[in-house]
Amino acid sequence: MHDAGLNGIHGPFWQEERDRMLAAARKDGWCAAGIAAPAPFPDAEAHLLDSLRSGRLSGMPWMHERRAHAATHLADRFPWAQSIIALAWPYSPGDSSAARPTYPAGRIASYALLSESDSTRPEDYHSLLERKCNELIRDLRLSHPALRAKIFVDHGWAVDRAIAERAGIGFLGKNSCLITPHGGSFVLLASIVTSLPYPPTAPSRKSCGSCTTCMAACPTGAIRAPGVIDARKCISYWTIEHEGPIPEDIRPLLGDWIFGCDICQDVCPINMRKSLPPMHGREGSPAALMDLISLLSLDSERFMELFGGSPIERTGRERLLRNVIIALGNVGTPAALPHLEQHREHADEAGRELIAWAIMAIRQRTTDPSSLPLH
Ligand code: B12
Repeated sequence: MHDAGLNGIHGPFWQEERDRMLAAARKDGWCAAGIAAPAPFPDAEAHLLDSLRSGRLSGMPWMHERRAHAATHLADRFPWAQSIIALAWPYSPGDSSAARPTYPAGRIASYALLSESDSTRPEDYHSLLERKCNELIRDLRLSHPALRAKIFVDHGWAVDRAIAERAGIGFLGKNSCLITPHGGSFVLLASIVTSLPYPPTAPSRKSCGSCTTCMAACPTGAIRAPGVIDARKCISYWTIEHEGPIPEDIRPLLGDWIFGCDICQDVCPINMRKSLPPMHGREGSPAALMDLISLLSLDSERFMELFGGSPIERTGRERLLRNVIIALGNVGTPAALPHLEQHREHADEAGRELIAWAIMAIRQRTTDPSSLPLH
């Protein structure tokens, strides 16, 4: 073991160790990697508390003030912490310019269809990223056997975006997403708190500048101000996180999204830039459009065949079906009506109400030609 005291925390030894480790991480598929100091994140805590107190995060009871404090004070929880490795894993964005199918189709956010490059089955990014973090830690232990480490991927109590921003692996866009130089914002984040005294990497000096494309494009107005998302309006919240019936006034806003939403990322000029280099994880992504009518008859077995192991499995078949019926109400044609009627026979009370709404929505739209869907 090398002694940080002899080399000095910011001395050449740990800088070289850091650069070697970051290069190895990039070689292993992470498109950005950097180091943040484990000091508290007072701005992130203030933003989180403000979001909680003003109700912008309501509907997600697991996000609370105790968590906001713990997530922004990692060194209190892990007194051995000396650095945080911030990592971004790229995924393939759906092709928003591809021709629409002729059948009514529902859209799935592209992160949900992430898979390792050699596999066509979607994999839950939590398990993929955790596996990759564990591989990195295993390699580090070869030269630092006393290493202590704690991995965070999304659901852990850590502020993933603030850590990534401090490490300079990207900057926070107005849609609140971290935008990286090589993967744009189509990246998922992981952080590893470590006991190694790696010196921090420099923060990014880039920003969105005067661009407000994402704010204008969000169909529900969920981006209240730069960096400020109102989850109660975000399609991603309603289709993934929200349990139980979706209020009637919200349903038309969901359009054809049945799991998550990528609009504020799809329209971002940085993401659209063809110069984003091709990289592993970007190729071979399965279609993000799915036939809504056939999804209507999705039984548990077929659900697991299609979505087992992906984040959609955690949201569950019931919520996905709820979203499918709403999307049919929004973009379905009269051809969907007999299928909805048939489905109504086996539905519970909430399901019957939703199907009645969808049938009414399709009838209204198709008898009033000015409101026919554009695709
Ligand atoms: C709760 C949550 C959601 C909620 C709320 C989202 C939100 N923006 O708050 C919902 C369900 C809506 C959601 C949606 C999505 N999510 Co989400 N989500 C989370 C989670 C678990 C916590 C985020 C959180 O704490 N939000 C509260 C706000 C206050 O904190 P924050 O997002 O970190 O805020 C930063 C900025 O917004 C900014 N900020 C906040 N308020 C203010 C105010 C001012 C004035 C300023 C200047 C800045 C500013 O500073 C903060 C950092 O310090 C994180 C994972 C994690 N543990 O961090 C994933 C995470 C943010 N989600 C992620 C993803 C992929 C998504 C979706 C793209 C999924 C999809 N395709 O449907 C959408 C994107 C919607 C969007 N534009 O944010 C990724 C983002 C990757 C990236 N490139 O940034 C994360 C990091 C998961 C991961 N580990 O990869 N998500």
